[in-house]
Amino acid sequence: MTSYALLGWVLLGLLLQFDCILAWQDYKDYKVYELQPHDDSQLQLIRKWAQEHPDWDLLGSRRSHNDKGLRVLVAPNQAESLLKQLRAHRIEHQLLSDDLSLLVKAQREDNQRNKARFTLPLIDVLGAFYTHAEINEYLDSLPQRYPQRALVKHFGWSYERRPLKVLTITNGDGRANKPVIFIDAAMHAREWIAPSFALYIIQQLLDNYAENADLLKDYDWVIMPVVNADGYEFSHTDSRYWRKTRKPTWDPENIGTDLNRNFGYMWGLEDGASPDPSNETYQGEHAFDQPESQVVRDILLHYSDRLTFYLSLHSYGNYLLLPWGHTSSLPPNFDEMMQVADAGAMAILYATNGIYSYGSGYHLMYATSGDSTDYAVGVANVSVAITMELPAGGFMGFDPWVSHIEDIVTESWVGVRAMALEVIKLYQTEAQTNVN
Ligand code: 0X9
Ligand code: ZN
Repeated sequence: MTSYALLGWVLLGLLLQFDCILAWQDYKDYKVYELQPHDDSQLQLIRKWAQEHPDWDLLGSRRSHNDKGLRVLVAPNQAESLLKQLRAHRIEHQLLSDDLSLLVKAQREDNQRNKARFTLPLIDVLGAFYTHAEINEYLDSLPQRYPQRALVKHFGWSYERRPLKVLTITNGDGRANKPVIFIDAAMHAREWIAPSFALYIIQQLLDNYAENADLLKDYDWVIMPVVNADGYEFSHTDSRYWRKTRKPTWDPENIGTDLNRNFGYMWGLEDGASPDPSNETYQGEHAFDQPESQVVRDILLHYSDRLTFYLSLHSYGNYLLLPWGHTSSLPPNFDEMMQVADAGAMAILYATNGIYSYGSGYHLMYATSGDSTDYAVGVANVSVAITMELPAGGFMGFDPWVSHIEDIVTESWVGVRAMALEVIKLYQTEAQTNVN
């Protein structure tokens, strides 16, 4: 890891201790700067600022876009003091955006323009980002088009009463109780490329079946494109960089819980989640006090006996993160998980030259307590659980343009296909071996 990447993680660690500042709903005149520290003392200094200035949002820079700079987002009334410090300490910097709201607006318009070309329930996965309601409409249309192969189950409701739907894809051969691959996305609202990729996977397995029949011969795929339905919808309508759910907390000032800190395995440890509702990694009042994490729990437990591979899609940073998140020690079948991650990372490297890092989330990124993959392995007995952090885009990493979707999802599919094939090979049962 480069020292810049390392700094990114340290900054995140520090910032997670502070009040959430990403809850702004309007980014009018918010500035984005790219900082280019030249030596260690400058790095140390920025690290100190991250501690002293929770309102200088270095969160967006925790994973560099290009391994060089670090991005900072500041409110208009904070820009002068940041600049003063940068100049005083001769830290090279560049203004990337003078008014982030313009980007948010431009992206929204771009998206609307692109979307207008299709009429629901048809969607153009590569041509636009879709809302939760639109995705549900699309999912609901699939069993009609693929009566033997697609099944939509309604697994529960979000806090704001949005239906949480899950799609099962089979090859239609009628064989029951095949092992399962479960994929979820958008546990974090602003990570829009994740649900787009989930939709792309659905299309590969259904519309492009001829090329992917090997993935469905002995496995069923269960896909939940939007876990955090309320937060995701809110990020479309109100606050583009919203992360958490929309359920109020005990603190009237702060709404939302980080779903990926709300799972009931090693929940609420000091290192890895926050008990403070103003924090972006707020863990909730108790484990599973969010209806959306309950639904993922229920799916994991429902398929527990036959769930071989659980993949949770997030962005950003090009990582394949394995359990554990809550401790530096490794789970019993870590080596097998590494073998799967290695297959994915290598396939991507050969296909596009894209570089993914892979290893335990705790070591590679930061500690997490109560994340979904730890629960999957620790409680639901899942053999391989991986958090896939898709590539960065846009100014803040979470906001690729529509025109970037195709490159990101086609590359990512190469990786997921390779990981699925590796899982299928690794956990081949006697029955399958005999048939082969
Ligand atoms: O913090 C998270 O929940 C995930 N990263 S994100 O930027 N998408 O929010 C990472 C969770 C993976 N687990 C560990 N890092 N331990
Ligand atoms: Zn995430």
